[in-house]
Amino acid sequence: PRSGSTFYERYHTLEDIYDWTNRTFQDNPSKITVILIGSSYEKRPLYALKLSINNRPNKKAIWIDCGIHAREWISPAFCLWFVHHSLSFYGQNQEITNILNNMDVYILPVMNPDGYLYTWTTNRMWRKNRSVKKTSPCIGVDLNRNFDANWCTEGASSEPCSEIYCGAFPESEPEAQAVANFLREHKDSVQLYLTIHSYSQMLLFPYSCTLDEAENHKELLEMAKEAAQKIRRHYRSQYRYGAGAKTIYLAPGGSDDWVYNLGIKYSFTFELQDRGHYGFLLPPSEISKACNEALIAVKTIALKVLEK
Ligand code: ING
Ligand code: ZN
Repeated sequence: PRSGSTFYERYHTLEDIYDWTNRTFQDNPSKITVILIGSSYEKRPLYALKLSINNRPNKKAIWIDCGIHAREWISPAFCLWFVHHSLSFYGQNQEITNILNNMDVYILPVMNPDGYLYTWTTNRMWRKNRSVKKTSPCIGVDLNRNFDANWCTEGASSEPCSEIYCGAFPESEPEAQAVANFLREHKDSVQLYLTIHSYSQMLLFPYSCTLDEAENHKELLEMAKEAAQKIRRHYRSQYRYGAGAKTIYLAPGGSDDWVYNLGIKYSFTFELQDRGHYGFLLPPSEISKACNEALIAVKTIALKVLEK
């Protein structure tokens, strides 16, 4: 480790993240529960942490998933950062205190553990999961094309060798199915859905699967704009924002669009640092700034949702 860098300013192996999950739960038994929401194609557990500060019933909730794409290492780093910030600054920082007093937070640090492990052992630039297809030599489905939102239309591929392969059918992949099942079961409490990617510095919201505008487009735009402005004021970093299809490209089958259509009307995809200089290979020295920027956006948007 770089001298002077803390645990949260480094990237961690899958095994270390499983250990961290366990340790975080054991050190904070009154605030954290660990929920097994499913398992990956290669049968690794998908553990989500539930961060719940008080036992008030009928609380609203936020869902945050990280690591849907294997090579986007800053994403799992952010999920760990968020949990650490919440546990360290509850009662100190007004914003996180207000959020946690009123909302539970579900955090899935690594949605694609098989792919993440593969980026540590074999191919740093792997994106998809690691599911094997009998009829093709190519491996892996793009989990962010595997959800049931205009599935496998323009912007995805039905070719298994493609980086944006949509899979055999919607939710064909156990990782996507686990998240979808959990959210179907918790859609009445989950008010805000966040999925963390990199890179390009953007705050995106539905739709990505069509050029149509979401019903509450103006509201989502306002929230993303405020978050981007705060990031710029605090860190001098530029984040673009807007509906996915118009801001980057048409991309059907994404989790945020599917969640939105499920009825969770505040649904965002964050693309963290950087804008292409290091790309997916963001050095550990940049983790704290990237995560603090994202944290500002999460807080800004969560507080807006609380006002609704
Ligand atoms: N970007 C996303 C991708 O899956 C995206 C963009 C956002 C697609 C929302 C669909 C929905 O291509 C990265 N970097 O993965
Ligand atoms: Zn991604």
